[in-house]
Amino acid sequence: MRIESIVLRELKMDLNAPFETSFGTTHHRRVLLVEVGAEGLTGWGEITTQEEPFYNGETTDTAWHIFSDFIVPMVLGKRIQKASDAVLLMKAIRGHEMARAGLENALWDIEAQAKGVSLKTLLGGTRDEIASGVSLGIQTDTDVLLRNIEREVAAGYQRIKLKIKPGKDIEVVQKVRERFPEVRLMVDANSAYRPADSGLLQQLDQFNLMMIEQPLNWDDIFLHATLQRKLRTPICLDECIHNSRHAEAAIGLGACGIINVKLGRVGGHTEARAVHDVCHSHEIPVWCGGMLESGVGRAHNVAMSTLPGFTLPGDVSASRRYWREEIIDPEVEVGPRGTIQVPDGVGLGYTVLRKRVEQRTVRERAWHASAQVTVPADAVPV
Ligand code: OSB
Ligand code: MG
Repeated sequence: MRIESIVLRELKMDLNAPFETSFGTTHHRRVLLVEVGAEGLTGWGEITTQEEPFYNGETTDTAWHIFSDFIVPMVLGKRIQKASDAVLLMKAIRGHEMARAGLENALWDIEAQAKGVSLKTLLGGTRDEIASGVSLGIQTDTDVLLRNIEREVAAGYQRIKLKIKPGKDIEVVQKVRERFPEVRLMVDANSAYRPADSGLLQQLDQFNLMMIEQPLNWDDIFLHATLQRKLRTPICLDECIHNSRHAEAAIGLGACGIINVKLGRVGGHTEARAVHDVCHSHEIPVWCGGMLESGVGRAHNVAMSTLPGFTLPGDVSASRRYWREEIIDPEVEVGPRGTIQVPDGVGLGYTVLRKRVEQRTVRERAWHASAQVTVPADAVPV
């Protein structure tokens, strides 16, 4: 396929409710969507950056720059056999995984459509439905948190993830556990603790948590291994794992018992599948993390979650938990047993609602391959 056109858009989308993590509170999202034209087909991807460089080193604006000034010139007008070849085209770029994933994932959508299969099938997915959990932000008032958990459990969600930070940890988890003794529960610290906090983190062992996600530094696999030896609860790595080599290192060092896979963090479907494969071969369970995605990113997450190693409920939850109005149809829905039915239509299996996308667009750049054919200024006409 030849990459004929690319459109990069920034959308402004307001969250239904603010989401607080140990690195800050998000009220609205600056969603970056990538639309690629090839083979007469249209594919969609999402760049899942946050506005600030607090989760990883990327931001909405660095992604806009890297995408416009480096990714587009590397890929526009190029002919590739399959979506994963895009990895080779962008190979010179170090880091900026989320920017790269936006482009690559749009090509996976196109490749699936060109082959007349669902993205799930193209990826090698095996599940017809995926298990869904929720990620709940830090709350000032624990009673509000308890009410929120009650609502999510009643809706059927299969596990509850609580965001924690120093001062909002042991007591909160204890209250939640007392109130919900049976619920599958885990916590996510987003790197808010130091190695000296191991005593405090050991206290979490008493609450029968499924895992403690990313307690220590975002780039420190080694000290997570030291910590894991002191904990009974498995550590799940999120921020630390940017590719399959990191997954190998973390598993080899004993730094985690579980890995969370995020398409953006690892640079797209090709690398996500490689991380999955490494984990699967070591019998390390994986699950799909979330970045408060719009429907486009959510649809890609649903497809990825069908791979056989995704044995734990992910953070892929219903569209309406985030947005009053989705930009895909149907929206992602979670049934009473806490599962999402995987669509079997071609490509993403969800329709991107172009009108709604355009209504929310605050800036846009478009490139066409034909316009790229330029004669060098010093060329002598013959
Ligand atoms: O660490 O998983 C995380 C959101 C923004 C940044 C980091 C994380 C999260 C979430 C949200 O936990 C998960 C979701 O999309 O619901
Ligand atoms: Mg996390």
